[in-house]
Amino acid sequence: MESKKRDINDMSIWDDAKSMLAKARADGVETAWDRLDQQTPHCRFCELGTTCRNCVMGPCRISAKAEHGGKLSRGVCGADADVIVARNFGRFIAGGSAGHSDHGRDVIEALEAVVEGRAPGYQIRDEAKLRRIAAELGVATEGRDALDVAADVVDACYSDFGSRRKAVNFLSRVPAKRRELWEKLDITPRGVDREIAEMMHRTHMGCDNDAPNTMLHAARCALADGWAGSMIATELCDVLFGTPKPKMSTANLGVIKKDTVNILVHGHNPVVSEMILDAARDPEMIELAKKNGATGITVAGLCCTGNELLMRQGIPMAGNHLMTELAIVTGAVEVVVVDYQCIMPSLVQVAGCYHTRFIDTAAKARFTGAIHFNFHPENAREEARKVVRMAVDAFVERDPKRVEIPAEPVSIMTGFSNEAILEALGGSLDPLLDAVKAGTVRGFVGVVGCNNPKIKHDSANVGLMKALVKKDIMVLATGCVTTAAGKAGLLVPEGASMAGPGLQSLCGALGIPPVLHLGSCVDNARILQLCALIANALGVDISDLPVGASSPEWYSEKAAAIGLYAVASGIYTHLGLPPNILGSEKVTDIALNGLEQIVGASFVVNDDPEKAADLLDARIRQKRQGLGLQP
Ligand code: SF4
Ligand code: MSK
Repeated sequence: MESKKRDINDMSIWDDAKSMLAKARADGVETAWDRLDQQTPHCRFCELGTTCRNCVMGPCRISAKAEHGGKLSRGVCGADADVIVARNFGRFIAGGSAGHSDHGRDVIEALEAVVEGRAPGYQIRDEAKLRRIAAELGVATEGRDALDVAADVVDACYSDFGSRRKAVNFLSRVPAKRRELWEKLDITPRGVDREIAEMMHRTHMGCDNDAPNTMLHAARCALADGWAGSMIATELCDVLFGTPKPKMSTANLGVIKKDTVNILVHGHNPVVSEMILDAARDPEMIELAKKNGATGITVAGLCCTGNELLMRQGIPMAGNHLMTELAIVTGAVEVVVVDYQCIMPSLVQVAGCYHTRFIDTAAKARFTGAIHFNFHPENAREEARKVVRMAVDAFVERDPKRVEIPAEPVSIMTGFSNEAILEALGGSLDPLLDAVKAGTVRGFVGVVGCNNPKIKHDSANVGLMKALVKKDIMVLATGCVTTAAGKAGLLVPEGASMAGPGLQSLCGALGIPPVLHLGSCVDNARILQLCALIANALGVDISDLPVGASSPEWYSEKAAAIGLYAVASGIYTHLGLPPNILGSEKVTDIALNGLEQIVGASFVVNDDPEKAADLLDARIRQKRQGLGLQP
């Protein structure tokens, strides 16, 4: 017997999503929402974080419930709920930190391949930025060739991954007060791989059996992600592919065109997707597409590799995390080409329901049933041409009767790197600081992260952003929140009409939207750096600033790592739903309260976007008063 299906109107706020959800049902395609229903109710022990599978004396589960007769208070080894929850949370953070940071390492490898002359098609596109970073890293630049400088930058960045350093390089960007605090707490991130490995070590049976101590190392591990792994990914991608500048683009499923060959790029690392775009822009490929009856080739983005190409190349965005399956359901996608992270394995099955080719490109992220192209910097240009060729050939197999494009695209503005923000301000932060001091902009909140089918798609992302801008709080968006902001009209200067009077006037004067798009998930490092720049300019710590962060619809280990490095950097952080820690009062209390005493910021969990906006607003008021400003 088929289970009762959810009402599509409760699943997403967007018409393009709803149309495709209806089509998916008609076409017999299963989606994440269907599978969530099949998985509900979830295991309560796992939800609370009180299961442990760290050894084979177990698995163990902890319950304080009377119905268990008090017999489930400790695992076989004697670990209690606090220890188990903290260990699980630590490993969750290690997973997220590893994801961002390994991405960063892959970018170093691509730059190294350029230095060694074995990466045809790649080049240093922003030499000025390379030299700026080199100077920060203590690499000599004067009179040296760009490739020589890059070779030393590559070495310096690799050194952040090992265990020979006492602090990662970009710690030089952190305000002095914060560095001292980390030193005192012994959580200065020393090396990316070191902190991740130590997290795995500490959580082995019989190691770190003190929940607060485990939580502190989780913070150190996350800081290694934010101030090294992710930051390196962002900075070196700018060097290789260009530092983003403001530009216009479009978003929603309407960017998939009925009359073009459509290629969707999905994942995170632009090292592959930049080459796909390059090949798709080749006149020879466009000519081939025309021979097959198309008017051209469209490359559109999903998730963060989409954000990377949107920021630098202005490609259109087809959708965010929960739109990935639905984009294929349009029936008009010839190829989905993926690198890694956040790619639902189900996409292989969804692609199989249409003429869509699903192509994986990374040895570390293979999908059973996918077509594999083994991309590396040496062969990427050639492989990308083969992928585009495959898309062009697939176009003739498209069944027009099964095609439905459910929307007209909306305009968005993108490309707000810190460099671009500074340029828009005339080269100095002063106009922005003056606006903050005057209360024209009361503060900033980074609204970042994912979708999660447990929350009505994009309802919390959009609800929170709209509520914040109304309060004259400027929003900085990254990751999957971006497409939500764009579809809601918040990523164009006209979106300022939804803002309070102060923010409205600032946006009007500068011709910018009330929500600025700063990039992909790793680009949250840009927000960290911006906070550090502002704190340094004011001579205060990041925790003194009228800023906050939020991930209203997060789902991933990486999002948790981002949240924890934000908190450990002094940024009050809202989450729309809790991590699996509620089985330990001690760990929950540390996350929600204790961290405030230790690092000057904490998490707050609330599933109501209006209330979350009020909480962030109250924090900004308090911090403004602390700086002697009108609340
Ligand atoms: Fe059970 Fe302890 Fe082994 Fe975890 S480490 S599975 S709690 S015995
Ligand atoms: S892709 S981590 S769903 S933002 Fe960066 Fe989107 Fe979240 Fe993945």
